Amino acid sequence: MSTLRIGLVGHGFMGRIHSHAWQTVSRAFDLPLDLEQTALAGRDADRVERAARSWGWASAETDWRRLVERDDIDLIDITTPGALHVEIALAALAAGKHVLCEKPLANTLAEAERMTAAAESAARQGIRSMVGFNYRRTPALSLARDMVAEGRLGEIRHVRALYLQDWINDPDFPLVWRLRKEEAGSGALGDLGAHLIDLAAFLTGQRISGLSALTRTFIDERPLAASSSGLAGVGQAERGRVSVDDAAVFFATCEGGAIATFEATRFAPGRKNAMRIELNGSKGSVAFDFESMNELQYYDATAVSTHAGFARILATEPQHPYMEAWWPPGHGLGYDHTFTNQMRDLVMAIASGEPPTPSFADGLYVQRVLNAVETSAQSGSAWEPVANKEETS
Ligand code: SOE
Repeated sequence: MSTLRIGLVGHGFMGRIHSHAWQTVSRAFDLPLDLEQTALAGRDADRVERAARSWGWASAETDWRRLVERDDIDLIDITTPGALHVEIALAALAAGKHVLCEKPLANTLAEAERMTAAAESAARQGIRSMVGFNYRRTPALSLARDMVAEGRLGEIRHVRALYLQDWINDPDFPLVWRLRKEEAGSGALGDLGAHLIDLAAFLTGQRISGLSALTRTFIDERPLAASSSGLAGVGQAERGRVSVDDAAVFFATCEGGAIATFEATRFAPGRKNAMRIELNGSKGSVAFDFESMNELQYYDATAVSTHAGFARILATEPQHPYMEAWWPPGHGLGYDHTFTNQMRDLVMAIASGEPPTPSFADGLYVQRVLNAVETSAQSGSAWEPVANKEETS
């Protein structure tokens, strides 16, 4: 068996959960490759060394370029703020490394186009790349996709997708990188809406063809935070401008005939990570809420009306997607498992030579929709067509 040697860039929230997933994946799944956590990269020497030690990385680097140069690394996993995705991914692909890149793929459409072109040309040399839309790997959502594909829901007519959080509801919450366009690209739209756009296409096989959108920034100035914004020497009293959306809503048409509504906000008090999706089809409906992530609600519209009703499917049977590797029925999974399942799929794809999904082209599709949302919102919610060039995978 050969070994896949991994270099991870970033040690924030995403770096930590990716590390956890890399540590766990070969214990949970029987993989065709051995995995080695070769190096972790981050700018602050003390922090990156400490993180590397506690999260199982064999070495630490203070410049991501070292990971690209090192010939003992086969795969680069990118968990930095969006502003760095393009440079790291292009350098890694050019050096012949496989790439896993956190979502959204890039901060702009032009960057996503360059990354996709580079990934497609690297693929011809057997180099694999994937975007980290981890929620696809939630067993209950994978099950929903299978049910749609099997025709159990009939023709899909509505997609209703919401992603609600509340962590910046307090106006004194500091101006962290996620609130600055130059680092994050956009706000709730790219951070949360990107997941919904990806999931809607993943679940239904239908891509968005046009949309009308509205975005809002409710709090446009916040205290600068030296530690979280990277602005050394800044006092708490100083404030800076929030340059991203706090919330985005849009309605859309889909290529297969469905209509869809989307809401992404960080201003829904009490909603911590409420990612909800409902699909309504001619033969039935499914509904999912990440805050109860092991469950899928299913309504069979072909059942006798006196017995019809939403059923709660506990997606923890060994026959459910990914569950054979995990715990006995009823012993549910958590947020971290979506990442572990994601690493499993990537490793299997690399070992088999199959292109992993979601591909950079799938990430580019999401970026086109994000771009259309911003264009529509800037022009007073004017209808914005979305041109689709790739197939959904
Ligand atoms: C922060 O809002 C965040 O961590 C997102 O960046 C993730 O993609 C989402 O899974 C949870 O919330």
